[in-house]
Amino acid sequence: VNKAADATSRASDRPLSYWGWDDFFEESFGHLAATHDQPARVLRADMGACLVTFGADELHLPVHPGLRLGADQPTAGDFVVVREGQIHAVLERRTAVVRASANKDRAPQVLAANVEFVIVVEPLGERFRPRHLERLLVVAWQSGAIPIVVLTKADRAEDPDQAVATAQLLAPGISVHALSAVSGEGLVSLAGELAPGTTATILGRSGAGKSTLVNALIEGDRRLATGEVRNDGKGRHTTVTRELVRLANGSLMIDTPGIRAIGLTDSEEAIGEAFSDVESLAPGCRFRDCNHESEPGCAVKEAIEQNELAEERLTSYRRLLREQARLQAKTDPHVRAQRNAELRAFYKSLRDQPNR
Ligand SMILES: Nc1nc2c(ncn2[C@@H]2O[C@H](COP(=O)(O)OP(=O)(O)OP(=O)(O)O)[C@@H](O)[C@H]2O)c(=O)[nH]1
Ligand SMILES: [Mg+2]
Ligand SMILES: [Zn+2]
Repeated sequence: VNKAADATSRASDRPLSYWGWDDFFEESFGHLAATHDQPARVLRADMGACLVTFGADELHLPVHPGLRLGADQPTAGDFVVVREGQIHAVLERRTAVVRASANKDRAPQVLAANVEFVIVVEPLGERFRPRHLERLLVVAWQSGAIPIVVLTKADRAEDPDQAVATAQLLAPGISVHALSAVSGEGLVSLAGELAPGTTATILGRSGAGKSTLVNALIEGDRRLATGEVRNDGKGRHTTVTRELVRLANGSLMIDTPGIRAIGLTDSEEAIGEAFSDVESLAPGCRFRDCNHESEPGCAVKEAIEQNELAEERLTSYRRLLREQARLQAKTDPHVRAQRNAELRAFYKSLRDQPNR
């Protein structure tokens, strides 16, 4: 029996596929579920409870106490098993947008689950923050989803095309859109990327225009709260919870509160993807383990000299990799042991030096 289809068709004629349910989740539900269990999608996660949808009906349900900790707790976008009025299990996530916890000893936080796209937003008409954009793109790549860059408030930019070109250099291989929720320019082109049934989430600083953009694309007459314009252009954290809504084109969107800073988790591969402009040059270096510092025959340095690569890109790439190495040394016992061995050898060499 197809439990999921059965459960949802009983609830109404609007199936859970309306909310992104597909064979991948169907299969993991089949492995976990008992006879009367129902699948649902988390629209919003609160303390110890979640607002979920079964397709048509929405219910606020408590989370099983065993599921209330760490990265295992249900989050916006998760598909869950509902048993006897309780969220009993979280289905395997296809993708997850993860941030390191501010408290280093705590588990990373899953900001959004099961998204196909991560929209990274940067507002125009105020100071452009390339390093912030680069960092968010690493988080986006790391999720397993496809990053998209959106430059909001294009109506305030003198030259939106120039802004797109600048952002494109920071986002190699990624589509970059400039749009305005005020004039409507660029909205259709972004919506065209978000296929029906797929889920996107939107990340960026407070006041960037995330909720305003979601409202411009949202289905029906529902509206999310948005901030007021302030003269200094700063936002005030209008959105306080992550929430999944349906857009008019049949795709789904998880709006999020503004983020000022984001800590990376296990992101070495994602850094490689976010900096494919740098990494794609490396095979041209004379030495296979070139650090692109002062080695002869370095193709990366060469590209910088030829103005084919911005020096800041290499600097950012190195900075993020260093941060990543420190992080791994903290969390990975193998790396830590190796570091300790290196340190011991170093101290020993100092001690063994004559004339000290
Ligand atoms: N000129 C202009 N203003 C915009 C545009 N989009 C949003 N705004 C304004 O920017 C301000 C902040 O918008 P929000 O959508 O609340 O920003 P947010 O990113 O959701 O902010 P948080 O929820 O705090 O993270 C509001 O005053 C909007 O009216 C736009 O395309 N053009
Ligand atoms: Mg908002
Ligand atoms: Zn090199």
